[in-house]
Amino acid sequence: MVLARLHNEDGTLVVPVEKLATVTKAVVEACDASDGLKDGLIGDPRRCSVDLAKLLPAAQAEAIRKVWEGVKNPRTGQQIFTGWPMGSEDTGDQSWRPYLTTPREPMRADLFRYFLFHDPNWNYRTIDWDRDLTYADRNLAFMNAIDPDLGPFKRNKGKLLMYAGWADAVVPPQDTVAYYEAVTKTMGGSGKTQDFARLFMAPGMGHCAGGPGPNQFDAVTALDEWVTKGKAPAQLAASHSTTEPSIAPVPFARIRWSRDTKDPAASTKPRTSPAQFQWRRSPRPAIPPSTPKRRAQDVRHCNGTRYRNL
Ligand SMILES: [Ca+2]
Repeated sequence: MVLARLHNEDGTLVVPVEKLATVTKAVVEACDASDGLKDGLIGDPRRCSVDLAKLLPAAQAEAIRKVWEGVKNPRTGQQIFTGWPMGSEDTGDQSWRPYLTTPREPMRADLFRYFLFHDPNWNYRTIDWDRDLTYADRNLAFMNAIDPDLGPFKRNKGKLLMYAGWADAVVPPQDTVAYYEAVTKTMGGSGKTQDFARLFMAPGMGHCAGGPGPNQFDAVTALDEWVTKGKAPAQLAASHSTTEPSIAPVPFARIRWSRDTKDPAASTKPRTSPAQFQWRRSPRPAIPPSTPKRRAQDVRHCNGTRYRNL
């Protein structure tokens, strides 16, 4: 429903699409260095802030801010769904354009129109967050995948390795973080969760890939070693592969994601920041430029479970 923030009722855009790149550029400039390394990637966009008033007219700035803010019940202020991350506005093919600005209505509006409300005339703009959310929870509860109790999975010796991109404009990453936080709370805290479930956040990565962040990493081997050798992944080595001429001299740069247990935010904001991950770029490319550019792309699709090595 954040789409309504970016579109007027007549379908025209509140924010011209060409402005999205301007916003992303400003966000990166403002927040890039906050993770300790100025490299064009934002380590944690939740800590980011930028003054849009200097960039956009008030109505446009407010529309962008509302998308970042997410969906709230207008009556109670209750957060219903997370916002889209700062820095995800225009990072390439998987940014706001194909999902929020180009469509005239939400991508999955028909699910609600035909599957929930059975009303071909249903208009997403008329949703009542009290009445309709209750109705949806009652009638489509079987579709919810939000149960934070992973106790049976843990007791069966399951290991869960989750990851998400901090610039994902398809599945907003804060929702994944919120789920992980709920799991942590339900399972008895960080220690009792991290021994079987860990979350890694990739800075600058879009939906599975895309964006300026990592697009090469081997989560399957990390998970396999965790299951078969008991070696829990403390970090994931990742790289960004590109054929862009401007970056071609160093086609790979290895990035290490790791959980930063010394992060002060993790202790001061236990409800919102237990899943803090820091990453850093190694001082020199770990994989020499002569290495074939497509060494291995282990994760081919993260909507399903189709993994394979090339
Ligand atoms: Ca940075």
